[in-house]
Formats: sequence, C-alpha cells, structure tokens
Amino acid sequence: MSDKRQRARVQGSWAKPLHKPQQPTAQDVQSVSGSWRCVPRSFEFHQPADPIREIPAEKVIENAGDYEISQGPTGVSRLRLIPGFLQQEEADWMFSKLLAELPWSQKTNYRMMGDAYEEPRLTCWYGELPYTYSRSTMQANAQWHPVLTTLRLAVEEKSGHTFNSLLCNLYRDGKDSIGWHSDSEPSLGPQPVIASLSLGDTRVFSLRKHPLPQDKGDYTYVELICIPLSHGTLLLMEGCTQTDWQHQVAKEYHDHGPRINLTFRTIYPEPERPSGRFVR
Ligand SMILES: O=C(O)CCC(=O)C(=O)O
Repeated sequence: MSDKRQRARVQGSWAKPLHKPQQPTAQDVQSVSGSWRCVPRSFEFHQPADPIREIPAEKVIENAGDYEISQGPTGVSRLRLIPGFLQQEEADWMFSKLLAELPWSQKTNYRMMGDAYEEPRLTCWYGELPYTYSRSTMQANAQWHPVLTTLRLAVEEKSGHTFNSLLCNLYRDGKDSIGWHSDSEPSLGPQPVIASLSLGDTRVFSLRKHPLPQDKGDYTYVELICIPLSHGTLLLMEGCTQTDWQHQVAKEYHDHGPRINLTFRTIYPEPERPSGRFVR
C-alpha cells in the first residue's frame, strides 16, 4: 500500500494536524473590579472547502461466480472466477510437468529512458506472432507443449472464447512478482479477454481502478480488489478490465513455494508503419 494511502487510512481523511490551544490575548482579558476574567469569544463553523473523502474498503473475491467490478463511460469490467477448474490430481501432475519441461527464462525489459532491468520472475511465450511489452519482444513460438494444447482447449470450452497465444509466468518464490500493469498493448486489440490459469502455491492477485482524471494519477482513493488464486483456479478478465483497471501479483515476505500462471490471450498482427517497422 502506498505511504499516502496508509497514512490516510490510519488518520482518517478528516484528520487535520493538531493546533496548540490559543492563549487568550490581551483584548480577551479584562479587569473587573480588581479581578481578571476571560470574556467568552464566539466561534463560527466553516464548512471544509474540500469534501471529506473516504478510502474505499478493499474487497476480497474468493467464491466462484461472475462479478461486474465497474460500469463506466468506457463500458463494463467483468471477472469470472472458477476455483477448482482443474481437479487436484491433474493440477498436481500438470504443475510438475510444466515446471520441469517449459523453456523458462528471465526476460530483460527497458524503462522509458532506456535503462534495462530483469523481470522478477521467469517467463516463456507460445503463439504464431511475437509479443512485445515493456519495450522488449518475446519471439513467436508455435511449438506448443502438449499439456498447454490440452489446457488451451479446456479453457476455450469453458470460457466460450478462443485464444491463439499464451504467456507463461513462473514465480519461483514469494519474492517473485509482477508489478501494476494492464494487458493493453495494441497487439491485444480493444477490450481483450484474458484467461488466467494458476497452478502451484496460492498468490494474491490484486486489481486497482484507474484514478479519476482530476486525481492526476494519484491511486490513494481508488477501488482495490484482492483475489487469492489457488492451485487449479481459472480467472477470466473481460470487457473493460484492461482499460479501466490495473493488476499485479505483489511480492510477499513470508515463505512461498513456486507458482505457475498461464495467461491465454489473442494477439493480432500490429499495423506496419510506412518505414516498414512495427508500431510499438
Ligand atoms: O500471475 C498472475 O496471476 C498475473 C500475470 C499477469 O498479470 C500477466 O501475465 O500479465
């Protein structure tokens, strides 16, 4: 939680710095027949200029179901949570196979100013097209592992959507993470549907709503949703979830075993620029 959000929670948004009680001034104090007394002063109530602002309580979604998490001018943002999408035994078997057999590697990304950093997790990519995010590209890889082909068909049947690509994430322990972002690259098209399947240790998946324009990028007062994603759980993100919300899996500082997350997506060819280079 940001420092500002934390402080606002602890103090209450109404809390103002304490002022020392004022000493009576010479004018407030008058002498009456040799003794001193305070003359009562009148006080006026002034309505605070800014309306009092509450931080919305964090919501937790744990039960299977369809959830409309927001409805705004851009449209409806929807989640569908399906715990137990995979039975325990098949999830166990798939997890150990994928952990051992996928070509996991650590991707290097680039910040806006060009400095490089290593992602705090391992990844691999499947799809006929490359996928670019954070100014670095994962090359096309059409050789789907047979377990992933089986899972893709099962996810397509359950969700009623088709997917041509898959980003696999491996969180080796609690210190591996993915920061706040939305899956909104142009190659995913408008209002992408993302199907996210989790295997291994449970980690908390959080979503936060984009702030209002007048908050100028300040996330202190935005809505926050937490979803513990356990072994074999499928989560679908639909509608405007990628336009109006961000998501993350934060680092945790107690012990965690490995976790694999498979995000099925549909990638479209990016339009070519007149120079012949892809638009990023
Ligand atoms: O690990 C997860 O549950 C989320 C992964 C994710 O946000 C992504 O691949 O874009």
